[in-house]
Amino acid sequence: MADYLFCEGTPQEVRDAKGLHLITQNTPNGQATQILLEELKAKYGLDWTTQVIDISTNVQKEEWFLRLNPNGRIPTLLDASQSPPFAVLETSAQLLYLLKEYDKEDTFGFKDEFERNEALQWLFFWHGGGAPYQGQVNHFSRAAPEKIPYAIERFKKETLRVYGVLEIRLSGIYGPGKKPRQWLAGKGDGKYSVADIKAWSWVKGWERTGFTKEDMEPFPHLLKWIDRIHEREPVKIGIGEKYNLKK
Ligand SMILES: N[C@@H](CCC(=O)N[C@@H](CS)C(=O)NCC(=O)O)C(=O)O
Repeated sequence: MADYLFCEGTPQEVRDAKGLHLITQNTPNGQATQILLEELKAKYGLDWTTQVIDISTNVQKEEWFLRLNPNGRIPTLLDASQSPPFAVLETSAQLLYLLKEYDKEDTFGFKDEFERNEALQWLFFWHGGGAPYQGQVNHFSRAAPEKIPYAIERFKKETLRVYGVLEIRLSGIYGPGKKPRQWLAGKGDGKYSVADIKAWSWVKGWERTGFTKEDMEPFPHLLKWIDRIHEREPVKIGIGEKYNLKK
C-alpha cells in the first residue's frame, strides 16, 4: 500500500481506483489526456475512471492533490493498476505513459525511432513553446484584473508566431517535394499521433483566445488540420459534455 500517495482528505473515488483514474477539468490541458484516453477506448476498449474537479475552488492545491501532483494543476493521472499505484503529472508525460503502457500497437505513437523522435519534437515544441504562450493570451485578455495591452500583444504575437511554425510544418514548404503534410510527425504526410493531440487541444481554441479570421489567414494548412482532427469521434467525446463539471 502506497500510504504516501494518500492522506485524510483524499477523496474516496481516488482511494477506490483500481485502474487508470483521471483527475481533470475540461480545459485545453485536460483535453489532451481526455482525447488520448477516448482514442484508446475506441481502439482497444480501454477503461478508466474520471473525476472532474473545479479548479476555481483551488481544490488542486489541497494536500491530497499535491501528493499525486506537486504542481497542483490538472490533469493528473493515477494508474492504480500498478503496484504501487503510479501517479503522472504533466500532459505530455501522461500521453507518453499511456502510449507505453496502453497503446500496444503504437497506433498513436511510432515504432520507428526517427518517427518517434519527430513526435517528441512536436510534443515538446507545443508543451514548452505553444501552450504557455496561448495560455498567457487567455489570462491577460480574459482573467487579468487589469487589461495590459503590452502583455496581450506580446503573447498574441508569440502565439501567432508558433502557429506559423506549425503552418510551415503542415504546408511542407521546406519538406521533401514541398508536399503538404496531414499530421505533424511521421514519414510521408505523417500519422495522427500524440503530437497532434497535444497541439490541437490548444490551437483549435484560436477564436476563443481572441484571434480573428484575418489573423488566421496566413495558416490555411493549420486550419484544415484543425478540422481534420475535429472530425474524429473520440476527439469530439474527449472535449465534450462528458468532461463538463456536474454542478
Ligand atoms: N504544464 C502543465 C500545465 C497544466 C495547467 O496549467 N493546468 C491548468 C488548467 S489548463 C490548471 O490546473 N490551472 C489551475 C492552477 O494553476 O491552479 C501540463 O501540461 O499538464
